[in-house]
Amino acid sequence: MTLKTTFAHYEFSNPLMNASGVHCMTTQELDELLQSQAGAVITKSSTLEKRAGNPEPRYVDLSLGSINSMGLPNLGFDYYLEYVLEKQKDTSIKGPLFFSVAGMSAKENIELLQKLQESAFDGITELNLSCPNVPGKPQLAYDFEATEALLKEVFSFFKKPLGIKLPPYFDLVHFDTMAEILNQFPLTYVNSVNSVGNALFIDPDTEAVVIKPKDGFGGLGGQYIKPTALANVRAFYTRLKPEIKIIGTGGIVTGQDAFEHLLCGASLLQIGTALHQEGPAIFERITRELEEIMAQKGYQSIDAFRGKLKSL
Ligand code: RRO
Repeated sequence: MTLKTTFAHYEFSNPLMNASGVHCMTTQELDELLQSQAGAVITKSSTLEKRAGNPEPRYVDLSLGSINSMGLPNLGFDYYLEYVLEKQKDTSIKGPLFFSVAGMSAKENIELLQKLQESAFDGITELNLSCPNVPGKPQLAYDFEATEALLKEVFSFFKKPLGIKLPPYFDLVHFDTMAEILNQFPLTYVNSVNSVGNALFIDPDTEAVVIKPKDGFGGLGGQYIKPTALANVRAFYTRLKPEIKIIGTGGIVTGQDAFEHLLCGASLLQIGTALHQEGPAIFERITRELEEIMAQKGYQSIDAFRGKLKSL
């Protein structure tokens, strides 16, 4: 049996990786992921200049997930570019690295991607169109016209493999509209979903919110959001042209969660909240649990069941 996954023109030993933002801010954390059983690794979304992000507390683990309003803290584009350029020379590293960018404006996104295009980076780029936590900056991918205009400009010059990170959608018309837009472009993948934006978690004992930024409003992740994540993976898998692969993110804690995302059509799987709670050893556990489920069901490869969710 094998967990090998082909994705665009690449092959990975297994489909599991970190979600951008979790355990990938520093070179030390990235090194720890590269040394783990993760099949691939992605950097924290970066901006041109480094950012301190929002005031703390800005991330809290909850019994069924997490809430965060980090506010895009990162060490700056050059820090991560230097890291991936160094690592891509290392032949012991399996597969390409993923590089996430999240400009604070369309202009900054274009500049970030121009720099990546001109660089020697030979991995896969993820354009984050769905950060919910920068005060005053709406999630770009909820603005369909702006998303279409940005992608038109991006693909006029960007020739390397590119995926986009989307927020969750909750209406079938929105899936239809967004898929129609995305199908016009040579995207490598769509990553669904980012955190469910602007949730509010409160502590009834203190009668207060639990994170400081934005009066407690923040992105919800973890088990709370798995059904929404699966719906988004399935909706895009059934609407996008087959060349556009899906990365499934949201609520993966066990091998069974991974199996469900794959059944809905995901090719790679990203882990955020559970990686934050358990650390990089999680990749070994979830790959083992996924293998056990596949063995019980008699599946020799992920391709034997990927996308094959049955209707009633
Ligand atoms: O840094 C953040 O606040 C953050 C980002 Br950029 C994102 O894309 N998703 C999220 O939940 N938090």
